[in-house]
Amino acid sequence: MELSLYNVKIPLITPFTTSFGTEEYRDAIIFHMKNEGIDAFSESVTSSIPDYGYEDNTTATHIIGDILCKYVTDVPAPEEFMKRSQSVRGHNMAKSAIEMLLWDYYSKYNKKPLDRYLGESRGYANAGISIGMSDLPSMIRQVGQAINRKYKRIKVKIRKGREDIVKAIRDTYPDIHLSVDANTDYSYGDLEYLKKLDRYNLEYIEQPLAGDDLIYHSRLSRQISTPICLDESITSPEKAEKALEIGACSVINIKPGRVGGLLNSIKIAKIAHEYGGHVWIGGMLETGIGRSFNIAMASQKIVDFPGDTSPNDKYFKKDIVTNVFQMEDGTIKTNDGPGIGVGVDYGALFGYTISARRIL
Ligand code: OSB
Ligand code: MG
Repeated sequence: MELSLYNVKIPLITPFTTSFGTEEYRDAIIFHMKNEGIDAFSESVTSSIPDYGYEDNTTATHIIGDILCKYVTDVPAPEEFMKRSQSVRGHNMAKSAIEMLLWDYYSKYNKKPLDRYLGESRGYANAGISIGMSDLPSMIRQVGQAINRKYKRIKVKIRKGREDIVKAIRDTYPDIHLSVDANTDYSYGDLEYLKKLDRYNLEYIEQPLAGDDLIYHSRLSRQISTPICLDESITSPEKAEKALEIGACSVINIKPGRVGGLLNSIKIAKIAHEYGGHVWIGGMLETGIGRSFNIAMASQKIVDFPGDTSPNDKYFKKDIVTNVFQMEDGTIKTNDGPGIGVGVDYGALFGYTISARRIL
């Protein structure tokens, strides 16, 4: 068995601005495992700084390269790997990079496309878009383009004091399925700002308050009528259950990378439905490799809301895969090939590689 990692830096077509900063590149770690003639791949959703969560590429490289790699020498099934890595606290992004690598491996080993291997797939994902913050005319133009491309839900990034973005979009497009994502920018004391957002018939407000909070989100949910969707706060199936139990949210943005992988993603979707909640699959500006896991997950019938995964060409002029996703009528078809079903463009991968390392 061979396990290697590639640190890649790929320019984004448009810089992506959230309340926590602007990203101009996707700084990803790509993992490549070779075993018994099978090539499996995955991507860590970390980036060069710990802005969205506490992990970054350096911590993920340490956790995987020094610790988790010891649990994968015999290529365990994803379930077994997750059991072995319970002794490592947190570091879900690192764990999920390996968990997903093993899912790709085992679905290839069983000669099945990942979406079918995971569970009941629709064969396609319902696509929504996440639009970063910029000047109002540009944001409205991007919303218009998204409507023309038939996205099923449009999400815009906001921050405290930029509620004008929502008003301007609603004034222009009164009927679209619209949501906002604050990436933790508000505090519970900012109720007057949050109440402004409550006027615009939003599908939900994503992660208004702190990334580790459930209690204030629960209070907030009783003071506004717009549903709350949690992203950063939901780091495990247990957290999801607690959040739903106390009414901190009724919608969850599941990112397999944030919750420790695909097994936990499936668990969270099931728990949410037990509570009458809804789930969708988010994204972290992944390359075609990470994106293919998100699309496979988003195609599952237990995922009931459109997610954040756009086709590759929203992000990169040239991706590191040979078969990029296309969008048709607001849906993206899952790949047919075994596993994640992507062909890796080694020329592009090596071209974007800043450093590479053999781990095992
Ligand atoms: O909060 O969902 C988020 C990107 C990076 C970090 C956090 C988030 C996002 C997105 C982009 O919203 C979703 C995507 O297009 O991949
Ligand atoms: Mg979010």
